[in-house]
Amino acid sequence: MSLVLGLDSSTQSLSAVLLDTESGAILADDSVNFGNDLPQFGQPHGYDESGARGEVHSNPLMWLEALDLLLGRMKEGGVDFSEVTAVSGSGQQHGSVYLGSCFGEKLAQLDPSSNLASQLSGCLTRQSSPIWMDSSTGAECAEIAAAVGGNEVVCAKSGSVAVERFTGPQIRKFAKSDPAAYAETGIIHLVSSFFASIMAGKNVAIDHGDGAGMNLMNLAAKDWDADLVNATADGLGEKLPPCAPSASKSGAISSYFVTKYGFSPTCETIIWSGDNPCSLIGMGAASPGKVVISLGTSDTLFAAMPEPRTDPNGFGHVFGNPAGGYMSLICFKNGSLAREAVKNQFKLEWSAFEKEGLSKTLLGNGGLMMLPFYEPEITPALDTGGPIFSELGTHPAEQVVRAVLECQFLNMRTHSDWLGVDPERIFITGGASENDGIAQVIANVFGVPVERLDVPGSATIGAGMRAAHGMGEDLSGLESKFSRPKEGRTIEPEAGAKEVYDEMIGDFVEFLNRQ
Ligand code: ADP
Ligand code: XUL
Repeated sequence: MSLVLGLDSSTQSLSAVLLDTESGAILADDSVNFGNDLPQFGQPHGYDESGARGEVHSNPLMWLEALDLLLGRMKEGGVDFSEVTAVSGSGQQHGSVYLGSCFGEKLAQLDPSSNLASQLSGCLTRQSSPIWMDSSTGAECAEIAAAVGGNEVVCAKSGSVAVERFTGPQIRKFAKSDPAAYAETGIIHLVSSFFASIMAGKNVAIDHGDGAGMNLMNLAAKDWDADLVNATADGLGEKLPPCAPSASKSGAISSYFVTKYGFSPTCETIIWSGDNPCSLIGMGAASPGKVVISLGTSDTLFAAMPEPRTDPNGFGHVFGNPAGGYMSLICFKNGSLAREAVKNQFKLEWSAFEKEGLSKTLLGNGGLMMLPFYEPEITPALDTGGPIFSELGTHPAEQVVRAVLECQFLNMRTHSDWLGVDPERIFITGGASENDGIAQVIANVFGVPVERLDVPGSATIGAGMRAAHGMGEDLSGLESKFSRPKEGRTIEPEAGAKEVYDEMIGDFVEFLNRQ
């Protein structure tokens, strides 16, 4: 038996899976929902909803409290952590945590009779963490791009144009708005490297998968890019942890977890990566050929790529593939967020988005198009929050549901053209992927079968697989055990659907251009 633990700190929850990599069994899984389980932090969806001007921040102490709660709950539930040989994890991408230079020392002396949040709160030089939903750094993006010779240069170096939610522009905004606190900051971690450091009991590296989501890493060199770092903020070079390959070991687990939760002192820690790179691994898509659509809080479309091809329109990103090489990613912020808002506005259940709800309307919906953006959108770039299409209310709910789903995935289809990949099959994951109606619309719009995997949470599973990979296990063997499609759940495109959407896509692009 060879046990590994995968953790995933996502927007709304912290999850864990315990994998037996010999038998391919998932021995335990559990999750702490920030809103339901930690209501004292007042962040029902995992972030502060009162942020103004596009600011979206989370409380990093809530994340720490969640880690103690999750491991404590699993231990009480009978999980024996003593056999775990390695731990790794996945973090929501781009979010950053700002800490004083005392952080490393504090980590080395954590007292297991107390908790993480109370012992580490004094190390924060910024009380909140900007997360991926933050779109408040337009000015900083422009400044960084101008300083290095334009967005083409930023994109060629880092794999993305300067992007509002990316960590570099966020760091610049902090350095400008609170120079004293920035000066006090000794180290800036991503969500992934923050958690990885806590597990290892010392500051650890940022991996190439998540590091590429900062506008600071040079994709070709897989190291910090001096021009980008200097253009972002003074003295930033000294505040960044090193970059390292995703399979790097970071030493034995901190004694805090040994004493408190019963881990073995020889349990190895592997550095963490971003949730999308981890999901690429969990979906068995580490080698080029599979296209994955993740339907979490945001919707993302990603695939492994042999060469780091960049998006000429500036919407797509290139990240490091934790298995080596690169991956592409396109993010649509108003994914589940918009579906949920429509569901709430019309007082619907998710069944209205299921096949039976959709059967009340026709493919293509007679050309009705709606694409609501409740939050400023990433793809296409729109900085207006609020439901832009007020006519939502003037159509029957069933037509609105179909129009929104069809347009969300037509939007995805148009914006993924640059990848030059003609998918033969699409693999879906994330909270909304269980919904057969949504899966059916994806199959119809892309004209290919849609599959799901037989595992809960691909990012969490991917984190566990990465832990085993870091210990030298072969990734393709792990994929054959953990990334298997769910039998009997393949959704084929409906007859005639391809023709309907091939015809509709031109009108859709015009519709988008009019907004
Ligand atoms: P994240 O990893 O970003 O925290 P998840 O992958 O857990 O998010 O997905 C959560 C989202 O899934 C919720 O915001 C919810 O809107 C959506 N969701 C959950 N169940 C369904 C369902 N049956 N149909 C459609 N969407 C769903
Ligand atoms: C990707 C992105 C989101 C976050 C949230 O660029 O911003 O998918 O990783 O999970």
